[in-house]
Amino acid sequence: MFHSMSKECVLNLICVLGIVCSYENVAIHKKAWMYNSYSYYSANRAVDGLKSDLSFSGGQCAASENGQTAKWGVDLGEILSVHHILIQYATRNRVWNESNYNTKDMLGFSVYLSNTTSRKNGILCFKDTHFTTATIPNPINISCPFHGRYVIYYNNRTHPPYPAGYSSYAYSDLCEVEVYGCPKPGYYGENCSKPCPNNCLEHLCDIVEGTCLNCVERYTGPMCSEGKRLFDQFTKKHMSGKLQQ
Ligand SMILES: [Ca+2]
Repeated sequence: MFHSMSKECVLNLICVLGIVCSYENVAIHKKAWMYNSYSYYSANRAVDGLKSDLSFSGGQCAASENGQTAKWGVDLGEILSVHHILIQYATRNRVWNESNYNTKDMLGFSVYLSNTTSRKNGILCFKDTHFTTATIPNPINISCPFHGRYVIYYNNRTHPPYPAGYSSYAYSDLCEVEVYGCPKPGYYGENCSKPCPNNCLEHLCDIVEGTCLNCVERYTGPMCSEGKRLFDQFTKKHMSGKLQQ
C-alpha cells in the first residue's frame, strides 16, 4: 500500500501510529495565549502536556467564550523547523461524532505557522473546507513541514451563511496542541541530529530531506553545494577568454 503513498504521507502515518516518530513536541510548556478566553480555562492548558480528561472541568483544556472569531497561539521561542501538528479538541469526554456538542464548533478551523504573532504573515498549514460533524477527526494530525515561531489556531463565524452543521459562534476549546519538529534550529532528520548543509541561508533546511530553503550568495542546488563550482567554471572561462584575446 505504501507504493501509492508519498514519503510525506508514509512518515505521517508512521507518526500517527506511534511506531517511530522522534520529532519532539516543541510546544509543550511554551508561552500560549488566546483571544476571548473563558474564565480560568486559559490558553496554557493546551500546552500543559495533559489530555487524559477532555472535559472542561478536568482542568486540562483551554476554552473560549462565544465569539465571532477564535484565536489561540503558542510561541515556540524561536523559528523552528516543524514537521506536523496534532490537535486534540475538547469532547466533554463523550464519543466524538455528529451528536457530540463540540464537533460543530471545530468545523472550518485553520492552523498557521508564522514568524510573527499575526497569522496573516504566516503559512497556512491547513484549513478545513470539507469536514462535517460526522467526519471531522479528533485528534487531528496536520502536516506542516515548514519553519516558523508561532503556531496559531484560528476559526471564525464572521461571514455567514456557513455550511449546515456549523456552530453559530467560533471557539478555541483546545485540550492539547502538540507541535512536532526539531527543538534546535539548523538540524533535520527524524532524530533532528543531521546539521543542515553549510550553505543553506540562515541554516534553514527541509526537516525531512535536508534540502535548503534558500542558498547563501553564489551557491545553488538543493543542498547549495554547487555554486562554488559554477563560480569557478565561470571564472576559468572568463579568464581563458581574456588570455585568448
Ligand atoms: Ca492540556
